[in-house]
Amino acid sequence: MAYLSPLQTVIVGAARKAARGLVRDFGEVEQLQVSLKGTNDFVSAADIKCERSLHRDLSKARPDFGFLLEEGGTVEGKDKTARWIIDPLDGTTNFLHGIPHFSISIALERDGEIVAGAVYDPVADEMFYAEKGLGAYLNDRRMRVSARRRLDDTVIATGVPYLGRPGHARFLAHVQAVMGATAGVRRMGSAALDLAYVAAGRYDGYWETGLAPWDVAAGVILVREAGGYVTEVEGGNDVVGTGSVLATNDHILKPLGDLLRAAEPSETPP
Ligand code: 2AM
Ligand code: CA
Repeated sequence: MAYLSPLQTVIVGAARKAARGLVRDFGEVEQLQVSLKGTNDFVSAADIKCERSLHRDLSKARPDFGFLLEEGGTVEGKDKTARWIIDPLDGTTNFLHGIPHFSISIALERDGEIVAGAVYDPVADEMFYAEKGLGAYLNDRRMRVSARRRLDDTVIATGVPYLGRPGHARFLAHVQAVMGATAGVRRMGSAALDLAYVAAGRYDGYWETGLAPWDVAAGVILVREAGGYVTEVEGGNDVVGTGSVLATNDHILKPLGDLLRAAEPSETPP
């Protein structure tokens, strides 16, 4: 691991510790495949256990900070300027199906701005982390977004709006447009890892809408510190608040954004 600041030491340490239980529980999931109900309950318990571990360690290290937790909701801190935004298990559907692509996502927000974060893939043992002004790293290597300039050379990731959620028609229009203009579209199922992969230059871009703050908060600082851009698909800057994300390098930010914004569905279902 490269040199870690005191804050990064806290975040990376909490993620690694919580991940140990998560990986053990992932190993158990295959044994539970016979009962879907049992598996669902088991995964919920694993998710909550992981969140408790993160909450415990981060509270110990920074006792005054607040929390926004996927499972536990808002926990007010004494210091109103600082809160952790946490997703203990991003990629829950993958975890449930025994697909080894999920992550722990931890971000620190100060005065409304994300200033540090980590996304950890415990199966691949890939720790993506960044702090404002200090750059972005994957394990001990500095990360940099991709340098591709031509949209037809790019691989772009996305996510499908969940069953029962609005936005499927718009999503299909977006995918159709991007499929027709790029080298490939990928859909892996962990928004936090999708953003980390953009920061690492693996994906040239990523877009998704309808996400929650904990899905995207850590990824935002990873991409920005890796030299990339993160905006709403519609162009605004409140990515964490709206859950609408477009992350790319600087070359394709405009062409990809324009492509998505031009591709609205011909008819919107009721
Ligand atoms: P999760 O695994 O923590 O639920 C994939 O497209 C992304 O969508 C994942 O990061 C996933 O996070 C998130 N997601 C899953 N269910 C969702 C829901 N009902 N609403 C919004 N986002 C969801
Ligand atoms: Ca999530």
